[in-house]
Amino acid sequence: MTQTTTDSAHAAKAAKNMSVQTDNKSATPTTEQKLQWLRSMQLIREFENRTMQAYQQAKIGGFCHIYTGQEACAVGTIGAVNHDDPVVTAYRDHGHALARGMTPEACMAEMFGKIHGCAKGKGGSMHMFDKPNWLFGGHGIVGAQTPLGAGLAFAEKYKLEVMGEGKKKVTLCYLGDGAIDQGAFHEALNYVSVHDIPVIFIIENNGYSMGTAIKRHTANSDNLISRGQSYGINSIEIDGLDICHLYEQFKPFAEKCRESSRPGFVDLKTYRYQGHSMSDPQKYRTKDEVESFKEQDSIARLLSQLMDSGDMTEESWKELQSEIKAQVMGAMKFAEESPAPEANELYTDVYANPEKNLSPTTDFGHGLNNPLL
Ligand SMILES: Cc1ncc(C[n+]2csc(CCOP(=O)(O)OP(=O)(O)O)c2C)c(N)n1
Ligand SMILES: [Mg+2]
Repeated sequence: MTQTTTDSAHAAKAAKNMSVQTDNKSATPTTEQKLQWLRSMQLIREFENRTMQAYQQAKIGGFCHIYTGQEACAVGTIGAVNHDDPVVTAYRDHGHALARGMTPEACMAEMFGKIHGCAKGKGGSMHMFDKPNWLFGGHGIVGAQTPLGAGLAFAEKYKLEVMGEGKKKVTLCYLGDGAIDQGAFHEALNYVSVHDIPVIFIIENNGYSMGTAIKRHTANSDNLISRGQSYGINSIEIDGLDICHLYEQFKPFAEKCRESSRPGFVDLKTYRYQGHSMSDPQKYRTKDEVESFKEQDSIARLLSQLMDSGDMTEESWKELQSEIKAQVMGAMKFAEESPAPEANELYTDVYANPEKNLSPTTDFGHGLNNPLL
């Protein structure tokens, strides 16, 4: 799917939302970064609460997967790389989109199926795309984004080493624990190791693939990094519930991948508070288990650190929460009021424009005017 006319508008507003992607070369986060992460994680949480409400009111249709509980994963890892390092992920993607700097307006309007959504409302919850913010989806087929991550990283390496353009980049490719069993993922791991491609496969290991616990779906489930190691890839386990610790581990790891042009594999341990999707009775886990993870909540943990250090007070936290609430309510209103796409949008952004000499026409236009359709 190609980009939208709203690109520049939401790219311009992006800086406000973006998790801090600073020039801080140190692996120790600054107070400014921590405060920005708190804002970013709380924005995702509030956004997801409103998403669930809108889904229950049938304002959002189709599949919809909630990111609540996993906020530190997207915010901490995206916050450790540069804004122009490519990111690609699976269908549980609202958190990555917001952490990358997509406006809540464009993200919510996409789910409402409206024209001002990031993909003109044609992708929906699972297909958040934002080229100006270097986000290449949102993919619904489990594991499909892993060869794409390899390709995105290869393209950047090729640009630099063959065409002499650009700079050293590292690509972040997220997948769930359920996706590690896919053949395409193993092909991607093999390829990137053989060809020295700087992509990091970040397994957001929330312990479940739909209703199947990790121990029941994958061999050697308490040693996932052996998968990466068996392909000669530098691999680490990280606690994904503690954002400061996550950043301290991930930042140098990502820089090493970038500098040495080598891939990486991260088993990022996390937990989702909601069901797999909006229609999941959750019979496969106990309430006590969910509660035990809520007690380790990543937002509460960072908040208490910031309060202990005197960088946040009860009052400033309340202010931040109401500011974010208002921001998300604004996004809901924006999504409600945005028009539905015109019928002829059905024919745009479906195929790439035909290449010269591969088209029977000299007109490379698309949509209803394209005689190839
Ligand atoms: C190739 C393929 N097989 C099955 C599905 C159905 N499916 C959708 S999500 C999912 C579970 C994936 O779990 P995981 O990778 O752990 O991600 P999580 O939902 O936990 O974020 C499955 C099996 C699919 N979308 N694609
Ligand atoms: Mg999972």
